[in-house]
Amino acid sequence: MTAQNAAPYMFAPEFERLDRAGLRRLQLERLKALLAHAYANVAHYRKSFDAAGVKPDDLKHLEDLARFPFMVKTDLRDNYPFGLFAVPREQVVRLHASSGTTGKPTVVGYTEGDLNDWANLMARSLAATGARPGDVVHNAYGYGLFTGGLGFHYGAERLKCSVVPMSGGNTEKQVGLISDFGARVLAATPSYALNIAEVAESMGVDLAGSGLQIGVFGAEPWSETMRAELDKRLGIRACDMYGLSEIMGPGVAIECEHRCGLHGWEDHFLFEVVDPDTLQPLPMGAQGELVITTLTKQALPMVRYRTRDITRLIDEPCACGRTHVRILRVTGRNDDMMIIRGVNVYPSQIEAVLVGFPGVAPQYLLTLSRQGSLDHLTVETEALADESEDSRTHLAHQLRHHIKSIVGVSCEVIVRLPGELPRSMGKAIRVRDLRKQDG
Ligand code: DLL
Repeated sequence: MTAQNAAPYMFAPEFERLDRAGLRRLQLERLKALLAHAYANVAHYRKSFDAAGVKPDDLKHLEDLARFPFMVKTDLRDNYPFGLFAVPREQVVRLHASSGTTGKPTVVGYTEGDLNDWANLMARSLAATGARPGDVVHNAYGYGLFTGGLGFHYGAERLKCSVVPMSGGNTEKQVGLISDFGARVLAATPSYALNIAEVAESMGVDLAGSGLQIGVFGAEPWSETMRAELDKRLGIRACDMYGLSEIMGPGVAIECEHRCGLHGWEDHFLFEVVDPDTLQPLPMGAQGELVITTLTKQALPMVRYRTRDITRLIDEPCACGRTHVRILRVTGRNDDMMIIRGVNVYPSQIEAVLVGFPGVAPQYLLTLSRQGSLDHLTVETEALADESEDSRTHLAHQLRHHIKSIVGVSCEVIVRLPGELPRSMGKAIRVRDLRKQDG
């Protein structure tokens, strides 16, 4: 974008527009301080750096980071609850934790300064989607140990929006308040946003005709077809928001109004993509596992955290004028990848086929089981209307062919009656893996 064009509104233009050389200089300076802070204050880093034969002072260039060891989720569990904190616990003014169903939760902490940075990053993220001071932001992310609710809350306040701290659930009430309060921005998981759209339609409330204009959706993978569906049914521009609690929470990366990849905030985070098997860094543009290093976090510095999320980075300039690297939509987590008879499939690929298919509602559940020695995938979805069994069987047949030709896997498809599948209140459960129970 040239200087003659009207500059778009930015919350922190001095950082968002910083040229790439300036960004790299800032990253290097911050990274040196971060490594020294982690090494001096966290036993785990001292041990792992020593074992790898590296010291913070060995980092002279950003590329030297590749010599430092990775962090993984089990490192957080092994140091439960506060073992990775780099400041005395008394300086940690907020705790969040994962809702993990197995094992110990992963606990994360923030100093006052960390919370201030987080609110600023969330404010700039919301502004990038088109939100403006004075907007009513309806926040349907869950409040509590999950970082979504409070993360959006303080960011929207920092942007000087009017926040409606709704959390998930009580969907009919949500629909009423979105209309009555004139929300311009809806913040929710995409699956819960769909639930809101459906309930509004069943109540005869036209949210597409309301003041709602922007959706800020994330916390789970979602496809372009789901985006088109949400744009249409809610009358909004749906933007993708990425983040994870280990790194901060929401606000790590955001799609701007151009929706062509998510700007990852490089003044606070350093992004790498590595080959998930060899763990070698990959060049710009190559697909692999996203690895993130925090550059400013005080309570819980993270060095080379393996997110397990699969994506690509691009550093071409964006029409919005922001210079920060773009993270392409996260297709899914390494852990969520299903291997069905040798074919690698992410749930979002199946979603892309189902959503928008004529006569089919955008709801689905995937079940993996074993038939003999072979993996078996069952795709359950719903008909849009109360169709007869014959026509649902016909639909199922069509879908099976489509999934086979587009995604490349054979599966069984069951088309259920409207409303039969469970609805999401937050992060949707899309996959049931019965193979693990089979042993
Ligand atoms: O989900 C933080 C968040 C809240 C992000 C609200 C966006 C909006 P966790 O519960 O720690 O944190 O889960 C993080 O969720 O590693 C991804 O696998 C997945 N994820 C998050 N955002 C996206 C997205 C929050 N936009 C994990 N697309 C991450 C795909 C996403 N997956």
